[in-house]
Amino acid sequence: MSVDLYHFEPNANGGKPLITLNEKGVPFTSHWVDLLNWHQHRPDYLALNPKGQVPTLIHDGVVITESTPMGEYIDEAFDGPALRPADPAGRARMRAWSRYADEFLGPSLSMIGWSRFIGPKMRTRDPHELAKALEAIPTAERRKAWDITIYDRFTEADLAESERRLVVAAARLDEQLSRTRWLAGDCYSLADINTFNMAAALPIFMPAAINASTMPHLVNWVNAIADRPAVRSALAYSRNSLRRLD
Ligand SMILES: N[C@@H](CCC(=O)N[C@@H](CS)C(=O)NCC(=O)O)C(=O)O
Repeated sequence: MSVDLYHFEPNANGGKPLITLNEKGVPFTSHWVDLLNWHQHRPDYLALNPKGQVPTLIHDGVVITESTPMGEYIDEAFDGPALRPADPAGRARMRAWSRYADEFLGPSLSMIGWSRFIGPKMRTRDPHELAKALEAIPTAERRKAWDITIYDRFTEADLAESERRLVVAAARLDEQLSRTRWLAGDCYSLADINTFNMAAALPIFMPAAINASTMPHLVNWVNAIADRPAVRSALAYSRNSLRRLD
């Protein structure tokens, strides 16, 4: 059996299969894709994942993209502890939370992260090299996203709306976690894995509004997940930072 995972840092979408494979105990070969040097737009990678994004999983020659369905694929295709609730209602809750992370939390988190961290990092590079690299991005969608980031073309209104949404999402998670141990109920599931990868950044991005006093259930849940052996193994793939929220 061969399992290859193309990923970047163990966070956001690329972090989902890193944790899930570790939770299931599946051995895999890790391929680091250097997103900040645009290796995701190289022709050989685009042939696997035409969106030019991570993650991509290859299992015995079968290419799987899209991190959320990828989690369900890994849970179904391999032995190991179940990461989906056994009952239909629990599975529906798991999918609803995963969708919330993908559709509501993820885009806002990404806008704040790109504007505060990735853009300033990029602007320390040689402007001519940057302009050339930007031109070489083969997909119009990603070229536009990178252009906005590199030249700081985010609008104040969009950034403020994203920050507002991060606080709304954190409060919603905190409320759910005040009632149930895990997002879908009693069972640690893909909903927790998918959401953790984004939610772990919330107290870092918005420390005044989102912290252990204002959102204790959310912070306890993030720390409980960060302490799981499988998650520690996944976080060990980080080349930049490890997260524990105290
Ligand atoms: N819908 C995709 C989104 C993947 C995605 O947004 N990947 C980001 C990292 S979290 C990426 O590769 N960004 C680099 C780029 O867009 O150039 C999924 O869930 O797999």
